Amino acid sequence: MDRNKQLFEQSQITIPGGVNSPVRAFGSVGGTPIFFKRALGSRLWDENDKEYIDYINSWGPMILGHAHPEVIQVVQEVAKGSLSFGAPTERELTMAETIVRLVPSIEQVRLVSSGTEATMSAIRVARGHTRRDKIVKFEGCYHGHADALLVKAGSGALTFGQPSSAGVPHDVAKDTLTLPYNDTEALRELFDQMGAEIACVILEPVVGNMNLIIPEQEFLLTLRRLCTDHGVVLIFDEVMTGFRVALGGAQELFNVIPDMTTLGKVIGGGLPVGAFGGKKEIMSQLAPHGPVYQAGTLSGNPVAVAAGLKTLELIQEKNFHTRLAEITSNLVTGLTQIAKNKGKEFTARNVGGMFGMYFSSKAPNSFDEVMTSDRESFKKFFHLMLEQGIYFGPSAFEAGFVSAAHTQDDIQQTLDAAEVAFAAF
Ligand code: KE4
Repeated sequence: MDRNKQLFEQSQITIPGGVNSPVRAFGSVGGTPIFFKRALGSRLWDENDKEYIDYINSWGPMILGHAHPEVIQVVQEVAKGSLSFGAPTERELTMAETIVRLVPSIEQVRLVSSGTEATMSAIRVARGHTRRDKIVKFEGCYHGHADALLVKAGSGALTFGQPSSAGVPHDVAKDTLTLPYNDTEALRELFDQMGAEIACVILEPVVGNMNLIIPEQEFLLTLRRLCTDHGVVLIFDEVMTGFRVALGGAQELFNVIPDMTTLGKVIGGGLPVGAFGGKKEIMSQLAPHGPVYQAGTLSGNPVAVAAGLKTLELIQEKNFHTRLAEITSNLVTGLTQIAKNKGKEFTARNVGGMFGMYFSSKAPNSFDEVMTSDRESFKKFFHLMLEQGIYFGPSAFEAGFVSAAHTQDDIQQTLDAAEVAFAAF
């Protein structure tokens, strides 16, 4: 029997759904999740020793490619000095100073162990700072699984049709207001009605959790101005876009500056690191000096921070992001052309090293447009490519990711597989 099938059957006995994160279960594409045992560069190997080109890259962290020798080396070195102290280390200071230097809107930053912790904490600080309760998010955006944010959420919540999760008390969800992404008029109306009650607005400045959606400049500029005018904290959730779409993230790309930023994924280099930061005036609300409590046993973990620091060092190499954007653009341009030649309704686009593929005639700019894409075609395409050793995200509502280890040969192999896949359905 196929090892993946065997492991998946067995995993479902002791792990809910057989996975430790829902999107991994292949629920929306069907079939059996692939169990991987190792990876190197752009490649993955499953438990049957089948090789794949990886376009998930752990949902963003593996921007250098898997098992980068310098990252592995520093992890091995630091681990020899113990794995955790629960006390301050110089390395955390270096990480904080690096983040502050690379993301100038961040004057102070605190490390945590996941993107969820980062967004949950940022919202609490914003509520403490403004003494207001309401928060605003956008339908289809995903910011991790903190109660207040599992309202009309994206990613796995959208994939499995539960954008507003069970188990979130009404009294929590009632303070979360949701708006349509890229709808400037709806923004204006809400701020006119309730601007004085809103603590913060949190958004993905490039959305990767309802597939890839690019913000309209007017939407971002209006949001920035309304938050300033009403004393609302503007939080850019750059857990996915941070250090990926540009060295300084989406805020550098669009030149719109938030009051707070959340980070994750790339800053851990594959180990658990998240971060939230922003203006010192806001961050000074945090314990131990301020009244807003937030804490974490493994926050700033020395081994995870070492992996993140080495990753941040290497992505500062000259032209790193230019090259990443170029090779990702070669992928999306090639896929779009092949689909067109085969008469398929398909388009793809990228922002830096993250990309979206859409089985629709044009790239969507809103949640409603995303929902019109053809999920059955995605499902067929996904499996036809998987059979040929190309591993895309098992959901029509996820962005894909390219690493610096991907070569033009990898792209060509992917395009050759797409020729076969698009011809087959
Ligand atoms: P984590 O708690 O999963 O580290 O981060 C939550 C999060 C916050 N903000 C954004 C913009 C995110 O994309 C995420 C997590 N991304 C998903 C992928 N769509 C993680 C994959 C998963 O849930 O298994």
